[in-house]
Amino acid sequence: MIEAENFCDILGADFYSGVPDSLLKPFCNFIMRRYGINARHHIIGANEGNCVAIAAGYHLATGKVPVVYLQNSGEGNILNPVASLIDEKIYSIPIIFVIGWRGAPGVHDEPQHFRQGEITLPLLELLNVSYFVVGKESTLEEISYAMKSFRERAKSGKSSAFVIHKGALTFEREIVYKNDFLLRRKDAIEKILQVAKGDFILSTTGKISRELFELRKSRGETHDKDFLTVGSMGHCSSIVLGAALQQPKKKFWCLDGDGAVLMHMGAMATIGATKPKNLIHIVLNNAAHESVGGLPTVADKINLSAIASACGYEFAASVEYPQELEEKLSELKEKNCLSLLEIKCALGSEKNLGRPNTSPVENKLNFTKALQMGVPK
Ligand SMILES: Cc1ncc(C[n+]2csc(CCOP(=O)(O)OP(=O)(O)O)c2C)c(N)n1
Repeated sequence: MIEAENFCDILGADFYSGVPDSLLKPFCNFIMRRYGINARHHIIGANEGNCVAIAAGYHLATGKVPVVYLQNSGEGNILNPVASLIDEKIYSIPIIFVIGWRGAPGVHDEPQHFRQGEITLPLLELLNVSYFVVGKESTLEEISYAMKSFRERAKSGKSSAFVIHKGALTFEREIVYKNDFLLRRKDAIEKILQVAKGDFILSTTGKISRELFELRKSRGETHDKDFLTVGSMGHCSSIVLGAALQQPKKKFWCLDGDGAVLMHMGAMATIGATKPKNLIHIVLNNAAHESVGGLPTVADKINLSAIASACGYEFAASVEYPQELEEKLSELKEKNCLSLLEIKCALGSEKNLGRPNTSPVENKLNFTKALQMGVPK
């Protein structure tokens, strides 16, 4: 195993941009320890494609080689700027990628990572990004050697990647991420379930979906009206839009995270302009990517309800305390208009938080059966 600090010393960069990943937690925590969020040295981007563009700007301004870090699920988001911005046939801007390899073949992982895990290296090959795979057995010498060749490639504008296996990097110091809010996310979701009753609920990737699944179990309720978007971060609200428009008599709740909303915020503009009256967009805002370690988002620095209103949502509010949450939820349930409710939540979840034990396809079949019941084919 390699100390994250030694790994970063070998990278030798003084600018990092990325979206956090649980597998890269030691690396991310080290960067946070070294720089915090310091715009000159470290920016957590809204999505991985943004991070490539930010890093490209850094290169234009300094001539130096930046680092972009991501979970391999973010490879899709970098495809366009890697192929059309930094590629040697376009602007030829070198970047060193550090990529957490979820779903690596032969390693047990969650279903949403299977396919992405298989195509992680082939995608890099297609993009002409050279890579070195870092495993538990990798040595500092091997990494230094790989970095030497990456530096040579960078001189001619080519990018390269370190692809990191689970457990390959370490960082001993614990970093505690927190905010000032008191409401537990799971309690907020429970309050939503009490009000939403028979409505359809679609939830975003990470712990929000895991908590929803657990709550259904503990409340003795079926999962049939829940769609857990286990991957596709940032796309849950668009899935809800697509469904809600076709089934205007049914009510749909989107349980979103702030990191997810930021990742594809353009979705809010499309939703606001389309205005389905049966869509309630809930943003559980803990200003953090809690599911992957707790690194911050910028969601405590923006006004989500004002953004929703400006996008055309007909009702938008923000709550922080249980009492106002209950009041606003009942108000939302009664209203028949496109709404957004931001719920400011604390960080944290139960240590033994479970994972859905139904497969994504089972989830889809049960959900569509419930949703399409009585609808003429
Ligand atoms: C495209 C993409 N990038 C990164 C990830 C890794 N990832 C999974 S959950 C998550 C954080 C989600 O944060 P947020 O939506 O704020 O919800 P929270 O975890 O705080 O409840 C991240 C970064 C991913 N699944 N997909």
